[in-house]
Amino acid sequence: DTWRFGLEETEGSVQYGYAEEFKKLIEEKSDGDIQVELLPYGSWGSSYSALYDAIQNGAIPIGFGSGFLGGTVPESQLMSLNFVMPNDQLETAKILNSDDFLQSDAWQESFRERGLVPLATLPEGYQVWTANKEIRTPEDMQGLQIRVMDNSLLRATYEAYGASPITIAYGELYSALQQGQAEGNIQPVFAHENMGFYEVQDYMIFADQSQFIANLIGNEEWYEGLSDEEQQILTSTLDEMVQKGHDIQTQFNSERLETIKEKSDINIIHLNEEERAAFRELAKPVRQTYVDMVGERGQEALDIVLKHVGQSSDKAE
Ligand code: 6CS
Repeated sequence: DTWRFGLEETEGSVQYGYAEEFKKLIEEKSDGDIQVELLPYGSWGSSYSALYDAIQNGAIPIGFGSGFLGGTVPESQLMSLNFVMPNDQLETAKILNSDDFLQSDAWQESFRERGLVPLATLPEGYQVWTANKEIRTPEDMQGLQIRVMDNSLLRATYEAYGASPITIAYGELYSALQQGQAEGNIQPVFAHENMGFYEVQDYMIFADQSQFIANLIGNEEWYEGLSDEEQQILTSTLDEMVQKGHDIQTQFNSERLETIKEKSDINIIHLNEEERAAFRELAKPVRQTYVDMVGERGQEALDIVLKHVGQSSDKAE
């Protein structure tokens, strides 16, 4: 059997690093009976909807869906909320991969209604802003044409901050930043490096407002058709990948930050607690926007996350 695995990112990315490790484990555990074929960004078509469609129709049975998945599974925009997850990234990974959350009716039904199954959740590192000017306050963001992934919740979030968010395809973003069509960008560090975005931006701003979180999804019919043994191999691999995924993303993000520092003179800014608080205040009402947009299941999923965050020693507030 061959499992084709669709990635939203190119080689050298966190999704690619995760998928390589996943492939190794699945092939070892199945003694080579299952082969995993990696399909990086660009190899399955040009828009993310082509990838999500292929997962929905089974042509590609497994893959990642993150910010752009909001059009297919609106509830998945939960992962885009700012100032909700714990600051600790491993803690975040554990909560979002817990049975309590991942196997909840709310989360399962949100995907299954669209022919998909949520298999795992992968935090890929903090979302870091870039721009050609310093951003420390919401005033600094006023009217900024910052590029967001295509989902209503991200647009609502950045509008709440005062910006004028715009959506551009990932593959077209470098030239859009270079030509000034987009004035700012939001990516985990590894992606700023992997896609070269840092070359055409002057400031990198760490506000720790959110992590980049991707959903690993499967085609529902494919998933239900797996043998007991295959299910077991998949489940035990996904369990192991929670810690491994965290190790991969922390390593990639810290190494790539060093590369960016070496290769450029980009200005790096870390917001202090008081500066973060101004953005946190503006982000709060967007939780209700999420619920209004996606309904009761979204509320349930958010409540499960908030319950766990409340119990963790590392509250996001
Ligand atoms: O910004 C984007 O569109 C893409 N960025 C990353 C790091 N992963 C996938 C996502 O769609």
